[in-house]
Amino acid sequence: MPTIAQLAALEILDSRGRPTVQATCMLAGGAAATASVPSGASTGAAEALELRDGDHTRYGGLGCRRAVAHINHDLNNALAGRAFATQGELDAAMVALDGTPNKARLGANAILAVSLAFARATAAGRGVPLYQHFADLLGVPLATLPRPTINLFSGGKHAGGQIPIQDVLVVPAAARTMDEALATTYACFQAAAQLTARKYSMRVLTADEGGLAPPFANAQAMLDDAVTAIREAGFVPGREVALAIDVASSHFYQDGRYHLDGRSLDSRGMIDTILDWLDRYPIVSVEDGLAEDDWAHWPELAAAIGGRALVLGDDLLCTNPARIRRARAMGAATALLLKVNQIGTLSEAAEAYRLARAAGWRVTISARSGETEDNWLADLAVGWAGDQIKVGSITQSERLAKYNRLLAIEAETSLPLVRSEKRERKGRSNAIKPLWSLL
Ligand code: 2PG
Ligand code: MG
Repeated sequence: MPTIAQLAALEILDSRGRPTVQATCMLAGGAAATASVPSGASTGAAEALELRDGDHTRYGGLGCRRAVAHINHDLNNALAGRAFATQGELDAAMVALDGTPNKARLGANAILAVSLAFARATAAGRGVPLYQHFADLLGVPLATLPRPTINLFSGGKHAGGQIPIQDVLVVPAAARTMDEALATTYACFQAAAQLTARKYSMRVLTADEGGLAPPFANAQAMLDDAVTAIREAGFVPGREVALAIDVASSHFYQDGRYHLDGRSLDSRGMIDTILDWLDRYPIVSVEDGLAEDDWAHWPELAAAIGGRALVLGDDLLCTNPARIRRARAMGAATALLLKVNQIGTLSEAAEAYRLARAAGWRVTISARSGETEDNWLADLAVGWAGDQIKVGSITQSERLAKYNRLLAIEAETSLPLVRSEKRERKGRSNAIKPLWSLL
């Protein structure tokens, strides 16, 4: 049974140069490991609290010295010398020590850093790879590698708001290996970069997650350009490379209306806009098509999309078991975007995962827009058999750390990529056929 010998923490910087938390967990048996936590920008209102110092003379108030101190003192004092038979026992102990519903006292960043460092140290102590340890935590066998969904174009809070839609991602639907998926994506990204230079006279400047961010006239132009880039890269849109979108619509929803491309839409208008995109473009996954507090209309969105694409909840669900239960009861979604730091411990994220699977949902394991060079997310996505992984673009070392780890896991395990299937085409005609889906 792993016994914690010591916990230590450091304030480090994420991919935006903002402070975040890194924890080291030393076990009595000698195993030790370090893990770093990411940080979002387009955050859901129901996320666990990321503790920031609030001292505006330092990093604009974003310092994490308090969270670090909570690991070095409160958590170390309470947990060092204690044995934990399971990850769940440690996580429950930290939740109890925190004593708030959203980890506001110790900070979800402090608690998650310890949760992850303990998992990694325990895996090292067991002598198993981290992905195997994650699979064992859930009690599932290793089966597949997740299919990457990779940012081509960025907007919203990750790109200075030049367009409201946050991400247009490519899904290498026909790729049979991770290696092939990444090579396919690289070709699409290069074609998109050339298109950006040609059409918008822009140098290749990238947004927070490494996506290209030219000044699109509207969402349709963003999607048109993505399809053009796929074609120019030599692939058949919809058959070989599909699209996913993160509408991130909570961030352009005000007073019950969606403010999109100069229009003010009610919820039905937003749903119709999404259906129109599904008609025109090979989109297989729609994330946050409606706002996080527009609960009443999510079942309508899910019913309208049907089997044509995943109805993926990010801000809506916040990897929060209570919100997932509610969404499941209402028929509000068909897929979970799983971000461990939205809830703050591995065990609670595992509960979210189990609930999603019990509902028959698909799961996309996701990074945050503020990432570090740590690559535990790749192990998590393999160990928990994520259908998709969303890491950002095929640029920037904090993103590539995860892709490179996936390549290493592929080489080590020879696991196949999770398969793609054709999507249903109900009622409406699709401009690009045949279309693929992960459903
Ligand atoms: C999202 C994520 C990742 P952030 O909205 O899905 O793209 O962004 O980490 O800023 O919440
Ligand atoms: Mg999102």
